[in-house]
Amino acid sequence: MTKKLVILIDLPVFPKGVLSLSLPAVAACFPKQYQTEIIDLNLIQEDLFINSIKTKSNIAFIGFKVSAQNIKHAIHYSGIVRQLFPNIPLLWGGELPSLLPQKCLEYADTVVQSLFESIADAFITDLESNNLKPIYTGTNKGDLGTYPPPALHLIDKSRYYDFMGIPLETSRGCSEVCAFCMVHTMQKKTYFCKGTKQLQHELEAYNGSFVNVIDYNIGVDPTHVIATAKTIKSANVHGWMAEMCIESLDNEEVLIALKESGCRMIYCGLESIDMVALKGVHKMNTNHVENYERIIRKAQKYGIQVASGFILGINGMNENTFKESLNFFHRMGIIYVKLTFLTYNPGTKVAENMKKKGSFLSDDISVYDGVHLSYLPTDVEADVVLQGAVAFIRDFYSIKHIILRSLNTKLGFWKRIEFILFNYLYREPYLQLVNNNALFSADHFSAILNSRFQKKWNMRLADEMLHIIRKIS
Ligand code: B12
Ligand code: SF4
Repeated sequence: MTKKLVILIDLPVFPKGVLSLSLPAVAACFPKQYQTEIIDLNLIQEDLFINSIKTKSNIAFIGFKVSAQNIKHAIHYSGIVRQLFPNIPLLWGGELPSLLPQKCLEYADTVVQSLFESIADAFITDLESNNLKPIYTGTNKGDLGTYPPPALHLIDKSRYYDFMGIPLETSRGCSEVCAFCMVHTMQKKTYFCKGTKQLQHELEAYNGSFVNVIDYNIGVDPTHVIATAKTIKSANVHGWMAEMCIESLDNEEVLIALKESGCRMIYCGLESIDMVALKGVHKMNTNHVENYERIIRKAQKYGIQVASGFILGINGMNENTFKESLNFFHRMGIIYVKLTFLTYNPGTKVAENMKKKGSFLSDDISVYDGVHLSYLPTDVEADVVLQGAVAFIRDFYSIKHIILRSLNTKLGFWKRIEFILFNYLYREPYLQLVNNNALFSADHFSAILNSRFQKKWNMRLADEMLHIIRKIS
């Protein structure tokens, strides 16, 4: 019997070139009588996509992963697919359908809110009886240990950057309540971890790779961090990185486990060096600015580099905030900074509440993506934030300052080269934004979003060099 085909589609995203676990996780839920295929529209042009999808037959359904940023693409490509296959169910899943299911139902037959694994069996039963419901709402109650490992074999990893690693999920949920965070929508309330046996099994597919633990916050439970580090240590991988709150690093046992397992860096959502601003986004439980320096230095002593988030447009942000933050990140030898515009996700209660404390700048859903200025607290000026962001990127990610910054954390020769190469690769999308004036022009941003991802020769070279250095150092 010919297998039914499940087609899952990744829409254009910014930044590009980073492998995502979302669709491999969805694909893994389908039993053997289905053939699953993942198409990434960041990698192919529209005409090629149409020519290739036209030839498909026996399709069970076509699913798109949709975020606020690519809602227009989701509508456009859904239109194409509907025209080609008017009788095939069209599905939307991911962040935006989780936030705004009714809005998404204007374009899709079915939307899946939140996590797919928990509703996969019910969904497949309804699919087989031609009886799909309009909305499925996943929960975060299922035991991560009983879910199938993501079907990473469906993806050609060589088409993506190597430096950001191969994604691995070891836990779901978070015990904290930061106001802007998607965890409350995607992985509600409960906190789950994968057990050691399952991680060992999954890590067999990561041989020779750098591992990117993409958990929202791996640090909720220190025993889980230590157990995961030990499991990764015994796997055949070339180092790893993860995200956790800064104060989870204030723990010798955790730091020893990270060091011994080849962990290179931990991303911490420091977000701001102003305690009042942190209170404004309800991050005062996890972040105490007076502890930042001590903990960063402590982690660095164990060879763990600290990366940081930096929220643009947070309460009270002014010219000085940029200067002081830049000085702080530079002096501390922060390995990289991820800049995100303060975004209150559409459809959430917190977004409603924030209307009292500032203004939402647009009705266009696509700007609620963290890459656009979409909200301004009453005491912040748009121009200051945008100009400040451009100046910050130009300064922090200049080659001169990358090298100088690397001197502000103790590193051996190869680790310093690693630091520099990582920055050289990581800064690329930021340079794309500022060099194309894309923070100020919607058309220029669209041009970047619509472009096909291809590794440029210099990026390919840096990516390969970093791979080799991670292997030998
Ligand atoms: C990889 C990643 C990216 C990649 C995405 C690549 C891609 N092709 O999509 C890149 C680098 C592009 C990226 C960019 C950004 N990201 Co990002 N990213 C992640 C990360 C680390 C992992 C995603 C993942 O694989 N999750 C694991 C999978 C299993 O979970 P999932 O994605 O939720 O998928 C499940 C369900 O949603 C559902 N599902 C998903 N798709 C579909 C499709 C169908 C058809 C179905 C049925 C179900 C379904 O089923 C899946 C299995 O249960 C998450 C953190 C996280 N742990 O989720 C942040 C995260 C999503 N990103 C975030 C941010 C802030 C950003 C940026 C703003 C960063 C920046 N400052 O520039 C940009 C914005 C881009 C955008 N599209 O909006 C935030 C939240 C975003 C938000 N809207 O609030 C997160 C939560 C990180 C964080 N803690 O801050 N990101
Ligand atoms: S600690 Fe991190 S993952 Fe948890 S709610 Fe805050 S931002 Fe989200």
